[in-house]
Amino acid sequence: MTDKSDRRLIIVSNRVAMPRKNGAAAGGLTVGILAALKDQGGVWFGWNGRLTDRESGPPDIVTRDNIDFATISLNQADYEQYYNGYSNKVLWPVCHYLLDFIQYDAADFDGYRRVNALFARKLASILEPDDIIWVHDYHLIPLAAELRAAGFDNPIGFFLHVPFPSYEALRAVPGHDYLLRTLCAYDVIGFHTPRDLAAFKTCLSEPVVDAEPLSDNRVAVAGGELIADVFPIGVDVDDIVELAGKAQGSKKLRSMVESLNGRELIIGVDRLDYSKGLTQRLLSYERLLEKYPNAQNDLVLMQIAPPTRTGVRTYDEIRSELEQTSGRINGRFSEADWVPIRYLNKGIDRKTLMGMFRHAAVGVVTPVRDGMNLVAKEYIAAQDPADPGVLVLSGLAGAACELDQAIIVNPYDRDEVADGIAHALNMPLEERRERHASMLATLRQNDITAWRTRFVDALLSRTHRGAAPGVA
Ligand code: GDG
Repeated sequence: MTDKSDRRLIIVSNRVAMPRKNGAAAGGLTVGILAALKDQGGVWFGWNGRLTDRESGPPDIVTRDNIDFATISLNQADYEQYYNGYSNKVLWPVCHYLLDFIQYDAADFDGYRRVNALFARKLASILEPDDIIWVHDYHLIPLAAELRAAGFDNPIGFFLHVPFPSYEALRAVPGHDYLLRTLCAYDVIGFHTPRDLAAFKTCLSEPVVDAEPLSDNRVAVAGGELIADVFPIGVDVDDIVELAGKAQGSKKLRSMVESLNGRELIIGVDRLDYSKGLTQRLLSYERLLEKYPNAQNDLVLMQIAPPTRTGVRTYDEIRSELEQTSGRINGRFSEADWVPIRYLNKGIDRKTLMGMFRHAAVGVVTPVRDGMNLVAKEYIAAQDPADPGVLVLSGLAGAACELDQAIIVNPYDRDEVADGIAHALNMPLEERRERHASMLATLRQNDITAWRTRFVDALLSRTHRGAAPGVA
C-alpha cells in the first residue's frame, strides 16, 4: 500500500539527528528513524539540538539524499522544562516503571505543553493537506491534539519507543489525564510489544479517558475511532551483516581482537542510562568471576556506555557509580596481564561496533526495563551463522517477546545472570546455531522495512475520525 502512495511522509521527533559519516550516533530512535527514511525518503522535523535566546523562526530545511531535515531551535527554559524536566524526569522514569526517579515540577509540565504547542505551530508552516504525519515518542504526546485544535485533519500516528506503563503506574504522574486524553487525538498509536498494548488498554476503562475498545486493535474515542496496535521495531539485517563482515578486515578491530589474547569477549553496549541495568550487570559479572574462578583469566567484559543527558543529576550519579563499581571489580580481580572489565565511556563507530558484536562470544543485554532494545537485535544480526555467539537477554526488555531463543534472565538476580553467561559460554555449537537461526528468521520477518510499512499502512487505512479531543 505505501509503495503505491506518493503522499509525503513527515516524521516528527524531539531531536533530529543529521546522519554522521561514521554513524557514531547512539540512540535507538535515531537509528530506527534513519533506517526507516533511507529507502522511501520524506521529511524529518524536530529540534536541531541548539539553544537560542531569540524567538525561533521558521524551520531550517537541509536536504540530504532523499530526506529533508526540517529543524528548529529551542530556548534554555524549553530545554530545562520540556526536555530535561517533564520528558526525562517524569515520563522516562514512569514509562520504565522506575517511579522513585520521578522529579515533578509544575513549571516543567507547563514547559512540556508550551513546547508541544510550539512544535505544532512550526510544523504547521510546512504541512500540506496530503501529508501523513508520524510522531515519535513520549516527548510529543500532545502534538496531534495541538494540530487538530489548529484545524489539521491529516492522518497522524504516534509511536512509543519506550514501554507503556499500566494505569496503576501512570496515575502517579501529575498530568496523566491530560496525556491520555491528548493521546486519543491520534489515528494510530503504536507500541513495541503486546505487553505495552495491554498496559495501554488498562487506561481505557478509567473515567479520565473517553474511550472504549471495539476490537483487539480498534478503540472508540470521542465519536471516532483509532487503531492501537503492536509494531515491533526491527533492524536492517543485510546492512548489519555487511558492516560486521567489512569490519573484520579493519585495523581497529584486528588490534582489539589481538589485545584479547585469545580470551572470550562478552559485550554490552548501552547509552549510559539507569534503565539499562548497568550497575546490576557489573555486579552480576562480579558474581560470575566469584562463582567460576577457573574462568577468571579467560574472560573480558567490554562495556561500551556513551554518556547521554549529561548535566541531569541522576545521569551524572549513575556515571560515577559505574566508574566506582568497574574500578572496584577490576581492582579486586585484575592480574598483571589481565583486566576483567574494559569500560568505555564513549561511543565508537558503527562498523567497528558491528564487528565487535560478531567477534563476541556473548552479548549481554540486561536492562531493568526497555521498550525494545535494538542492541539485542543488532548482536544477533551481526553473528557468523556458522559459529554464532549467544545472547543473554533481560526478560524485561521488549526484545524478549520476539527473541525467545536467547538465554532469558532477570536483571535483578545476579546469580541468574552469572549462570546465564556461564551457560552461554559453554553452549555446544549445534545448539548455538539452532538458536541463532531461529532468531535471525524472526529478525528478517520483523525488519526495519516491515516496521515502517506496517505503521504507514495502518495510518493510510484511516477512514473517519470524529471530534478530536482538545488540548485544554
Ligand atoms: C529507545 C528505547 C528502543 C549505542 N552505543 C553506540 C551506538 N549505539 C546504538 C546501538 C543501537 C542504539 O544506539 C541504541 O538503541 P536501543 O534500542 O538499544 O536503546 P535506546 O537508545 O534506549 O532506544 C529502546 C529504541 O528506542 C528504538 O525504538 O529499542 O527500547 O529505549 O542502535 O547500536 N552506536 C554506535 N556507537 C556506540 O557507541 N555507533
